[in-house]
Order: sequence, then C-alpha cells, then structure tokens
Amino acid sequence: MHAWPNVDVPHLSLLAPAPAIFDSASQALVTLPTGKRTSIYVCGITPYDATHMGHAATYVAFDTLIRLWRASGADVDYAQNITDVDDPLIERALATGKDWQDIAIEQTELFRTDMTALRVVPPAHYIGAVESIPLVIERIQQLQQADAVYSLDTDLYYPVTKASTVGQIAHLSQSEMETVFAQRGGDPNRPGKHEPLDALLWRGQQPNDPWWESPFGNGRPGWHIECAAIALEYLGPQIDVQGGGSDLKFPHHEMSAAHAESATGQSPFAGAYMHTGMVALDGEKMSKSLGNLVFVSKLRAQGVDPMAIRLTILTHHYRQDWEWFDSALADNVERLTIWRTAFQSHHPAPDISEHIISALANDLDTPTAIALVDAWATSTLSQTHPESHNHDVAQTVDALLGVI
Ligand code: 5CA
Ligand code: ZN
Repeated sequence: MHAWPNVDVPHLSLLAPAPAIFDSASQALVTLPTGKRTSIYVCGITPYDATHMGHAATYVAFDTLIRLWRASGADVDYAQNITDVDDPLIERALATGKDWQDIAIEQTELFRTDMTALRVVPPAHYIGAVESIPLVIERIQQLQQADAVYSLDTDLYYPVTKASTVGQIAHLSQSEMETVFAQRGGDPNRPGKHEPLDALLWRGQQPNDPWWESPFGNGRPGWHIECAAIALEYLGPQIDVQGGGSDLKFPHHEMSAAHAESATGQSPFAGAYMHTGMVALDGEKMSKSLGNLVFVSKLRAQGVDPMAIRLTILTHHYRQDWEWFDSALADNVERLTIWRTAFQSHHPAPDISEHIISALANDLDTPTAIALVDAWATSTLSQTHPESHNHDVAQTVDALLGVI
C-alpha cells in the first residue's frame, strides 16, 4: 500500500540525546539505540471509523518519538500495517450492506488525509493484511516446522505453551488474561482448544467470509500473525520498538511477539514495547464498539486547525489515559495563535531548544515541552530578553512537536 506524503522536518543544529521510553515489558525506562539502523513497528488501524481521536493520539505519540529519535542521529526504519481484513471490519460490512473492501479503501484514504493534516511522518512500509497473506502463510509454515501449530476443524492454532512472552508485557493474571482475551477477539472457551489462550493463526473458510487459498486450505489469517509477519518481513527478526495503544498489550503484542520468536528462534522480538494511554469521551474509552467517537476529519471540516488538534493531544503525556473535551481544543486554538505570534515576532528571546529536547528525551514529556514553549512565548511577547533566537525555537517546535 502507499502511505501518505512525507513531511518536511527541519534538521536541527543540536544533536538530541537518545530517547528514553517506558517499556511495558520491563516496566522501566529504556534508552533506545542510536547511530545505527534502528526499527519500529506501530500497529495500524483496522479501517473503519477512522480516524478517531484515540487513533490520532496514538499515531501522534509515535510520531513524536520518531522525530526525536531521528534528531538523536538514529536511522529509523518504520513499518505500520493496515488490518484490512478482520472480524470487526467484516461485521461492519455485513451490518451496513457495504463491501468490506470498499470500506477498507475509503477509510484508509481518510486516515491518510488525517495523518497528513496532523503532520505525522509516514512509515517507510505501509502494509495491508490482504497483500501480506503470502507472508503470513510462510510464517505459519515456519511455525509448523517449529512444532508450534495445531489444527482444530479447518482452523489453525498456536499453542500458548510455546509462548515465552505471554504474561510478560501486560503482566495480567491467568484469569485476567482469559477475560481480556474474550473481549479482544479471542475465543478462550472454544471446545477442542488445548489451552484457552491458544491463538488463532488461520481461520478456515466460513460462509460470508472472504478467503484465500493456502496449503492449509482456503481461509484467512488470524490477527496476531499478520503483524508478526509484516514486522519480520520489512524490519527483520528483532526490532527496537513495538508500539500501539495500551489495549494492544494483551493479547495482541504478547501473541505477535510470541509468534515471531517461535518462527525465527530469536528473542526478544522487540527491545521495548511502548504503549499509549486510552482517550475517552463522556467517561468511557473512545471505541468503535461504543460509538463515542470524535473524528479528526469532522473537526477539520468544521474549520479546526489540525495543528490545534495535535497540540491538544500533546498536552497529555502519552502514557496517561485522558478524556477529550472541546474546551481543551479551544484552549489550544488560543495557544497556537500565541505561539505563532511569538514565532513571527521580531522581539528578541532566548533559545530554549535544549530544554525542549531534554523534556522529550525523558519519556516524551510533551506537557513539560509545551509549558516551556508557553513560558517562552509569553516572555517573547513581553520583550524582556536580550538575544534573538525566535527562528530556532520555531524550528525545534516544528521538528520535534510537529507544530507549525
Ligand atoms: N488494527 C489493529 C492493530 S494491528 C487495531 O488495533 N486497530 S484499531 O483501529 O482498533 O486501533 C488503531 C490504534 O489506535 C491501535 O494502536 C489502538 O491501540 C489505538 N487506539 C484505539 N482506540 C484508542 C483510544 N480510545 N485511545 C488511544 N488509542 C486508541
Ligand atoms: Zn498489530
């Protein structure tokens, strides 16, 4: 698939320190490698009800990481998928009478335009599940050779007993895992499974379901093997960061890491597992199933500046769960005006770039970075400082916070 157009990111004269980010697996800050080929895989959308504010917040957070990481000298290779065939998309197609492929094409395009408006740097590899079916088949065959597949009726499962990563990213108890597994697309109670948490690798052809030919019979891929296969193909057997919202820790990231490790025999699959907090609306997680959604495209159609949306997102720390309020958007429309006035002002001001960079290098502390720019803008506009560096701060904000 094609991604969206590249974003012009200014090159900074300061070299940023290597970013330290919170790794859900070790539950500690880890410093990312720089100066060599580094890689990140961020789970992409299932293309319906895109792009809601939860999606936007997650992709803006990873964008902020990638901008900083590149500014620290790393050559970051970036892959993202599109889950363009899966149960919820097919259910939506059946419920609306639309073709699932048309929904996927239309919603992926909408996502591209929203990401472009939010100045999110595109992945080098933007890969759909459907176009990856041959990769999935190869990985399942590799898993078969590793004795990590069993069949049940016309379906194939991965035995959780092979997975050393299960329990290691979300840190849930067995009973919590069984509950969450059922809520997030799993089938813990299916008769005939060896263990409740065994994960579906291939679903044999079902009525009303799209299917593809394979050595295991006609069918379609499971969800977790899709991301494992894409990451392994485009980034290699071991990546630096696996990313997504906190709702993907279990089962998705634990299972895709397990599939990858069993297939390649190399571990760990990822050096760090980075997760964003959940955005809520009206007190509940913003989700397609509840329908409590704020869409980036609707705000844009109302004339909202996407940079104000981006700023509203960045006023929250990426790991925090937070609630969307229109009043916060209004505050950030105002903030943006003040910042832009200060950027264009000919009044002299100090260069605070180094402080902004330090805040971001410390687990992407965007609220502190924003407070620094706020204070800078106020002092710039009250002309109390001796030197002129407004252009430098504008460039740093453009390069690292993605706001112009
Ligand atoms: N296609 C899969 C990943 S392979 C998927 O989870 N798609 S999604 O469309 O449901 O979500 C896309 C990304 O947005 C995921 O990283 C998910 O964790 C994140 N996300 C979904 N809802 C929210 C929310 N309310 N707040 C923050 N992030 C969210
Ligand atoms: Zn994924």
